[in-house]
Amino acid sequence: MSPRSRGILIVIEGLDRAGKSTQHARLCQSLERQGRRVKRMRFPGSHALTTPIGKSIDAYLKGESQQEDHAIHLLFSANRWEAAGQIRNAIKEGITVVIDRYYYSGIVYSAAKDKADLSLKWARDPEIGLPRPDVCLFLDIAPEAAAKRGGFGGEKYETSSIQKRVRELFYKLMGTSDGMDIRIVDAGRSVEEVEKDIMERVKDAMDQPKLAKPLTA
Ligand code: T5A
Ligand code: NA
Repeated sequence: MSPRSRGILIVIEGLDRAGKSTQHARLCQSLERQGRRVKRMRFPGSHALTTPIGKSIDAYLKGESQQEDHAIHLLFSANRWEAAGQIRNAIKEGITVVIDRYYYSGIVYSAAKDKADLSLKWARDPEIGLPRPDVCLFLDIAPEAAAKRGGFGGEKYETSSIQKRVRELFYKLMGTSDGMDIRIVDAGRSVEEVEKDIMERVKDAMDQPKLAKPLTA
């Protein structure tokens, strides 16, 4: 497949309340206005709620069910694997795929748990083989600033100590080979400023598409 004829895989990542979903929607709209075919996805997502695995994750995040830490980790990963074929096919057809959270959240949130004794490496292994993005935009914000934004505090990982640890681990992950795909975006600015920065980085990624390789060990 020629890198120029295929679609680009773009991932938006970051801490809770960093503005991922806001920017995801804006980016998809801009790309569509440019005349591109766009597939919008998110993990865990609305599509996820249609599968038994997705329903288990939803109940877990709302605190309605308990799950062993390794077990829920594998469910989050399985939820991505359920959609891996869709992602690959869309890219092959020339569709730009834009995903709100992906394996980076999967790895980091599980490893951030205090008592789980679950390393970044252990958390990363089930993700090996998933489509690797052309670019991952990491929306970075201080946990204190994120906490001031709307709706914070309802879900499982929305405590300041976990968010602090999540941010540290995102930075640790960026120091590994996975970091080659990541571009840090200062998400503490206005919606418009963040959007402009994202568009520039997406344009760079489109000018230099990668080889659509899976994540390797
Ligand atoms: N998780 C996820 C795992 O543990 N493992 C996994 O494998 C995966 C995929 C749910 C949880 O699941 C965990 C991580 C999470 O803890 P989610 O459903 O993506 O993940 O989380 P949500 O609650 O939907 O989204 P977030 O809380 O992360 O928020 P967003 O999407 O970052 O932020 P957004 O755009 O909704 O904005 C939040 C608020 O801030 C305002 C918005 O208007 C909104 O009120 N806002 C801004 N305010 C000021 N300035 C800006 N620039 C702003 N941008 C947005
Ligand atoms: Na979101």
